Amino acid sequence: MRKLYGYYRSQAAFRVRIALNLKGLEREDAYLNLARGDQFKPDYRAVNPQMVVPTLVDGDAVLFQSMAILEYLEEVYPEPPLLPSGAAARARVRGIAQIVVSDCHPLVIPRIRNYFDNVLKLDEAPRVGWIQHWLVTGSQALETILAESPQTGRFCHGDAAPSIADICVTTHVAGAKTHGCDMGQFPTLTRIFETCMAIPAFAAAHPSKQPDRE
Ligand SMILES: N[C@@H](CCC(=O)N[C@@H](CS)C(=O)NCC(=O)O)C(=O)O
Repeated sequence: MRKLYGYYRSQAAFRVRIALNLKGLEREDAYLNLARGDQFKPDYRAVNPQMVVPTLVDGDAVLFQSMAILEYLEEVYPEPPLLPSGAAARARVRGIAQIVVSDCHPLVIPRIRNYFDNVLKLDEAPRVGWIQHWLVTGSQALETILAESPQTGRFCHGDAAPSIADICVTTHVAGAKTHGCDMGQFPTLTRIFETCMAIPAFAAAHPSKQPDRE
């Protein structure tokens, strides 16, 4: 059986849950409480030396980094596809995904917030301001790219099916809402988020549906 180490609030684990659900792949969940520091325990450090979630164990493969995991799933379990055909289309989808995964999400993860609290001793207002600033800045870029492109359809790329870009945009919007960002100013992101959340594979993966939610 496949095993996914995750946490209900983790955007990165949310991405992997959606991809597994879309591809109909069963898993056993191992829950870490990142707020309590479970990621630093020796048992988990032996699994993932970076001490972050997700980690997916699939047979002999111990996989880390959500985008690498999504690409692995796409290669090993190609149906249904999470990438469109054509090099330019795939690059567009990966580019949208990377705005979220490389340029937004790393600025708001727990270890950044912990550094603000424990080292920089920031008050709540600048800490929340930082998080919202970078989530909104990324959202502005995503909104412009998606709203202005004729390649955007029901989903980030076309009308046919959700892709890796939709997985990343959905988890980004969910995270931004959790952090109190006003997402009403981003109608295209909101529309795509709502379209995806109406799909059972996305809905079942949402943080609010995880048994470890608080
Ligand atoms: N780029 C990584 C991000 C992994 C990551 O930072 N995960 C967060 C949760 S979303 C985490 O485990 N943080 C633990 C910490 O910051 O201490 C991925 O996409 O998998």
